[in-house]
Amino acid sequence: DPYADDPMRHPALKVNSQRPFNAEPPAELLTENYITPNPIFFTRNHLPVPNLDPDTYRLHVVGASVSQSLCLSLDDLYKFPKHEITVTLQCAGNRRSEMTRVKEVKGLEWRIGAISTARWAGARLCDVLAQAGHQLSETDAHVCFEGLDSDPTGTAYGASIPLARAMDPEAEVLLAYEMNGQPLPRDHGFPVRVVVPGVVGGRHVKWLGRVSVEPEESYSHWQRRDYKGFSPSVDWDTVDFDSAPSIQELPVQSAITEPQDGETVESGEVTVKGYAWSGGGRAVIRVDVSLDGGLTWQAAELHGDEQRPRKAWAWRLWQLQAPVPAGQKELNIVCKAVDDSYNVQPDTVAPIWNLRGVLSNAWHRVHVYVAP
Ligand code: MTE
Ligand code: MO
Repeated sequence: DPYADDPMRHPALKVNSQRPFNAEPPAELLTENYITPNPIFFTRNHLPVPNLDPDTYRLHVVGASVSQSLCLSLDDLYKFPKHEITVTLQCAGNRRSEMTRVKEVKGLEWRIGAISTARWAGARLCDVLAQAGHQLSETDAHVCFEGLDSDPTGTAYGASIPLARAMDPEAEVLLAYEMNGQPLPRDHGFPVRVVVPGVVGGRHVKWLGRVSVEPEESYSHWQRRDYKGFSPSVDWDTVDFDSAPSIQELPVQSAITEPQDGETVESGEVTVKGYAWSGGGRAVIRVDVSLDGGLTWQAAELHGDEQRPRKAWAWRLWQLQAPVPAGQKELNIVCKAVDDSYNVQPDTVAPIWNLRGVLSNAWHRVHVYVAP
């Protein structure tokens, strides 16, 4: 069993797949803290978790010329200036289960919890690339990452991001060795992972073994044959993966974590809670909540850290306390977020349905009963 050596996991996690391990925190724990505690941070593994020795660990960085290539130990990485930022990570498949209800899709049945937030610390990728002699001259180049996890044929997880993002100090791409002040847990990439603020989870390569600058995107399956969006009319017989760009920045997203679908709430007053986030560093400027399926709206209070313009890497948590309209037996609670480019979420799932069930960001809807 290649998974026999996987780490222990927190019992509160909702498991979507045991081997490889994929799990999300339950909704009621997801927004209990602005920073997600490490043991309940969602986990998305494609392969068995490698067991790496921090003393012999090396990160290979292919240089601009052969003599500039780097072979970095952990101690070498610690010598680069340490940079710490709060970043929300979201899987492209978050909320896929809502797409499945429209029509079957291929993928894990994530609910609203394939998203979490941590303080990440490490070396900036731009500093490491600069030391390896790279410059922002090849504008169309890509930085390819390879993990040290691999399948039985020896194929490793891999992904890439554009060189322009990697070299931009303002983009704050990290080679992270700390998560919430601790060494990375094994499930989250011990000892080193990539953190690409504002970009889909799939590019945050864990158990990082190799970094190279290439003229083309990574040839990895997960860069070229997965994590792309298509029209609802494209099916597995007609899909042409080369025709769509790989997902990088994610669209604006929000979801309700309290109350949950099917619950009974007290009459009088209801408290609605959730999260909101947008990709590419776009800030959340508003979350609208409806108790009547979208006929009327109220703005929620935004909590959590203030977001920096163009560098809003982390989510806002939000809350609305509102009177339950007298005589209501049921509520259709809905939320939708607006980012600082005034991007909004689509109202229904069907027009954004896609065969892989990615980019699921329609208004989140929760139906509850009101106690008599
Ligand atoms: N890196 C490696 N090496 N192997 C993986 O399977 N999964 C990716 C990414 N990095 C993956 C990886 C995907 S699809 C996501 S969403 C994030 O890791 C999840 O990170 P987390 O498990 O720390 O939440
Ligand atoms: Mo993912």
